[in-house]
Amino acid sequence: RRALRVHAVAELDKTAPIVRGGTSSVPAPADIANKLRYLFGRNGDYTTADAYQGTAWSVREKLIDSFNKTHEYWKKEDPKFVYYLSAEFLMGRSLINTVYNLGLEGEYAEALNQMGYEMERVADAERDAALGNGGLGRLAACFLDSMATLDLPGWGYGIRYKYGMFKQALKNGYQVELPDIWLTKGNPWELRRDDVKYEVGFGGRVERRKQGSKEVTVWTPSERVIAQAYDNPIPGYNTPTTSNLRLWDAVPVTEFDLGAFNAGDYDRAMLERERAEGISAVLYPNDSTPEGKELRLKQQYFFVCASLQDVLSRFKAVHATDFNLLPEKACFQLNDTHPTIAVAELMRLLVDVEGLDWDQAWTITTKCLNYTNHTVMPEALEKWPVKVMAKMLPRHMEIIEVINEGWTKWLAGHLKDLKPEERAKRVAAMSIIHENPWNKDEMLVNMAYLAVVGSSAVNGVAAIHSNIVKDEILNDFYQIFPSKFQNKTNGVTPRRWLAWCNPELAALITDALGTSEWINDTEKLAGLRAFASDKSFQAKWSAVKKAKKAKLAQLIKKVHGDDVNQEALFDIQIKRIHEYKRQYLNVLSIIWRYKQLKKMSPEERKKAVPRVCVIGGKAASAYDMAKRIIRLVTAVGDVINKDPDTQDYLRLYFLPDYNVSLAETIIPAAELSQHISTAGTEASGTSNMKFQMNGCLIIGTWDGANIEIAEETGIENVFVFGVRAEEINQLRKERKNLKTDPRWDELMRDIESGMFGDKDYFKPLVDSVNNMKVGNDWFLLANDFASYLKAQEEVDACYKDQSEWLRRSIMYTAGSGKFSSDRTIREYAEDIWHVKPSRPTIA
Ligand code: Z16
Repeated sequence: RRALRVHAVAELDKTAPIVRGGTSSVPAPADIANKLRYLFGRNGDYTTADAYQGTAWSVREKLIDSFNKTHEYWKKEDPKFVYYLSAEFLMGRSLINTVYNLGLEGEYAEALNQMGYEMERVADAERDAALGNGGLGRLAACFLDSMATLDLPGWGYGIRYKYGMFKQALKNGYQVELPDIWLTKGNPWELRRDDVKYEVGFGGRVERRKQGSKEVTVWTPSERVIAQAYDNPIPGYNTPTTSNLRLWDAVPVTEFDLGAFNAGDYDRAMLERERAEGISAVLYPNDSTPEGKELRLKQQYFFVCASLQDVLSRFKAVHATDFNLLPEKACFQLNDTHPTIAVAELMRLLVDVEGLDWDQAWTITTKCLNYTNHTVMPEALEKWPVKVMAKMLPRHMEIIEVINEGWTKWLAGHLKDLKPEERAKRVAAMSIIHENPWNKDEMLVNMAYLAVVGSSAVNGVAAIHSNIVKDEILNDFYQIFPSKFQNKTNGVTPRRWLAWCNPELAALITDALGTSEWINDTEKLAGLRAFASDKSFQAKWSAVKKAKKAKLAQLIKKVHGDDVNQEALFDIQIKRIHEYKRQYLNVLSIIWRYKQLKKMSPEERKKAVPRVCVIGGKAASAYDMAKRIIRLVTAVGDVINKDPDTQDYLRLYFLPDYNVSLAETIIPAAELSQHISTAGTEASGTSNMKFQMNGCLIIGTWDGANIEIAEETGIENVFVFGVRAEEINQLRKERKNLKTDPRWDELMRDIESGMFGDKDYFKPLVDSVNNMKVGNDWFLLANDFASYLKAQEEVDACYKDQSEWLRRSIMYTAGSGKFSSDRTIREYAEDIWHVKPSRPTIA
């Protein structure tokens, strides 16, 4: 079966291969050996890690050839570009993706086979590039893949964190965080651009000076660092296009300014190095709830400032100072509010540096910027204290004040028909700068408001979410600018998330459809519906799932030392640990299942559907409640997995260090996946789409993209439960009157009385879902508990009818066409960016 992975995809693409890259005509095996000899000083006796390094450095050259050709072409054509500004890019591994996207998989797989290696094992030696927390960062990575595949001129811009998302380990069942040391062995997928660096300033003072008849503003920062560019080529699939992700590393100014670095200044220079390097040192490990730390704002400004300078410098090289042309040549997508300081920075560059007048600069700025909102959680909408911003970015604070003055004045005029008090209220509510509602002495800059006022388009990431953005979180703004608001339902790349991570299923799909064109035209997957009830096709489909389950079973064995029943239903919940995502609800239903099994006679148990439950995900290091939830999972697992009465029927494993590559193993093996957030809280979710593509059934709430997935798959094929988003506000008000289910009460008593040990540690968890206590069950677990258990019973019943289960599984993949990020990116390109494909012609 090892060989299967290598060859299945090689056979997938029956169309003539597009020859990519390759000034180096050295055959792959010799090239790999050369790289090992001259870059690493190795002559034979290679380890698997060596084989990876040699292969990666060899593939890198093909990638660079393709990158250079693309960029030569784009330079000549000068098309409009989109720049995706994101504090996070969760890229994962690159080797498999690169060779497969470039169409070199056959060549390299064969080269490695000749050398006695198997590509999949070699690829396993690569470390993940984990420069993101979760959904938002991985979405950015999928978008880059689609942009390149669609030949859209576009780059990503972000931060080259020295330490990405922390590595999660378990110690006695508790999460511990370890540093993600990912760069020590070098990174073959990046190119340092020693000629591309910009100065970024912080602090200092702002002065007006006379320059002829004009008054100009001069900002003299007190602190300066250099942003050093690193390019990460992004290969498209089945096209000659290789695009770019440009990441910035912070280095001290003294490194380049030897004059400032004389002997007496050694200590100061070394301290400055530490301060500078601190900016790009580490990713903040918070998913959807930001941390209001100053360093975070520094990171945001650092990468935005460098990226905008970089774009303007390329623009000026071609169009000199004809800035009115800028909106026809460049646009920026703000990925959440993280890069929103771009509104003020673009104004500063155009007004202070380039000397444009304010109104002209404002027109250009608002034409160039667009904003995507990714969350409805009120605490997740970034607000920076005016004090902090004025100190770190004094000129930007001034600019934001002027923007806000203009905006509130315009707004008051626009609302002239309202009664004065009404009008004043509305204007105050929409002011970009406002009081901190929890601390009347503090003023805040509301970054979402700044983003909306400074952008042409504002979008949410799933239909329901975009509606909540319009009707609730940004409703005031929607009333003023209804046409600014759009929906762009998220998507995932079908290359990484189906074709490359599940080549066995990919081969079967290609075989059934008679073409591999579905890989970049996922609507073709709908053709699988014709096979959904075909018994012989179901058998092949099931065989693939079994093979993938066997791999996951191997992994569980490696991590936990246990053999699991591979005939059991593999039930998976993998995502960041968050109260709104309700892993806790999942655990409660597992405990309930355990208790039921425990009561049964051995004969009765034999009729039960056996399950292997897997939960994985990281808790932000400061998110106490999430850490308790992890401990509850491991504690319940410890009891259940050891119980001889039930262990053949129910297991629960926590898989540590969930990341992109682990997802690539888990998702193809999953039969049931859980997406059970409180309705109205998960903006979209994207793993739900990956599971769907891989024929995994979903149990979920009517939330985020689950809704659209159910519509595409057929609602009757999805296990939907729980209250609807429209009911949430009312239910939250009434939850003190909720009569909880007796089964729920029983489970609460079990945890409280120490059935899983650690009862003091679990007490806050029990309290948090008690509708009479502090936590107040904000996420309404108790409300959804009974309907969740009922949905779980439906799952069991369905699994007993394997033919029905397989039919549904096929219907999921068949219905996943909409959720390719190619579709999402096409919509952004057409409705927001107005960027057109530009495919390099092959010389
Ligand atoms: C994040 O991962 C998300 C939202 C956010 O504001 C910040 C971060 Cl780091 C997630 C959403 O929670 C998820 O529902 C969505 O699918 C994803 O962003 C991509 O849009």
